Amino acid sequence: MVDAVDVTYRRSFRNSRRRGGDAPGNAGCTSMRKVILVGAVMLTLLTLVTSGAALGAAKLKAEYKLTTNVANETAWGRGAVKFAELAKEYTGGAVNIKVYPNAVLVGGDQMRQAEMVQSGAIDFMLNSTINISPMIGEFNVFALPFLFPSYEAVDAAVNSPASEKLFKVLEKYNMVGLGWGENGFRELTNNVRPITTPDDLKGLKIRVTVPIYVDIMRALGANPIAMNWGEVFTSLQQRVIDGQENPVVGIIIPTKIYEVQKYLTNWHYSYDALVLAVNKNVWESFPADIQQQLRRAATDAMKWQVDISRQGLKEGNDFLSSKGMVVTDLTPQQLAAFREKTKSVYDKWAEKVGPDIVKAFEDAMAGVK
Ligand code: X2X
Repeated sequence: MVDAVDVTYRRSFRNSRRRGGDAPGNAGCTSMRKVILVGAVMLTLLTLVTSGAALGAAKLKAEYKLTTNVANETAWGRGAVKFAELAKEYTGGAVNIKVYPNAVLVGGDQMRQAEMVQSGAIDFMLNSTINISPMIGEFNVFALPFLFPSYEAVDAAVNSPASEKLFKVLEKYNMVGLGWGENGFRELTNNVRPITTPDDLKGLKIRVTVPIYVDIMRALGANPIAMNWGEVFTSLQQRVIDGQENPVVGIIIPTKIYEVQKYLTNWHYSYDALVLAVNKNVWESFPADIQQQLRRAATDAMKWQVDISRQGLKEGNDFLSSKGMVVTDLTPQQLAAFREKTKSVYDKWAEKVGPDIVKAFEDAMAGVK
């Protein structure tokens, strides 16, 4: 409709220029033209007004794509599916979001998901901050070694202006943050021996994702190997790598990592948050009422998602023991040794993240154990 109006306008603009000004003594012709022009403008306005109601609806796509890095059976994947369901329900069926799991839209290259949402090739993502961090350095903050002592500390930071700072940065990359979900505290599994001291990690080939984790593993004496998530299970099975790190309830249980790993160490060394975000142009193409409903869907879905990723943590560890894994919980003294060894990595990456963001996180957690 807008295009047609535009064409009409351009055509009459072109014609009037081609015709040039009226010759002297041609006044009658001029007023006739004025009447026609005014009529055309009125018609244009009328068309715009009557089509106004349908304008927003006409802009909606038949399908919006949402990418995740994992299977829909994980707590993360279930959160994405929940958001799609609520988005449809709350917008009365107007917004149809399809979840594409396992990084299928990027051929398994998990770090490319954020770029694709930035460019608009993908509309939405429910993505780990880890997978965003190579593109946006500030997002490394969550991965700082031993930053978060507990879930209470995580909640204090995520529900504070500290996390809003990250959404502001996201906007510079043409994306709008809609909510925070949770992959969880990342715990260590391997096939060689129980890990209770940094020395136990010496020489073990541990799969990691991003440079900050490479630095952490090196500081602890391990041999880090960067690899996409899609290759991890087979690589563990074939013993190309000795271990990996991921959340217990979020990933290790639903993806059956226990079938190919013998030892688990709960060390909470790094917290993995999820970001629900949308391409900014796509976001701005939605009328205000749809935006409001999508925000509501995001809030409700992410609250639900965080709940399910925390459910059954204790039972989860019991389940892993029943599957033959040796589960080790570290004492505060044992943890201190790991923290000490990775202190220099914390300092190096806090600098890269930006001192104001790190301080905002530390302030938000001050006094929370
Ligand atoms: O690659 C991983 O380890 C995973 C699934 O946790 C992320 O996408 C960050």
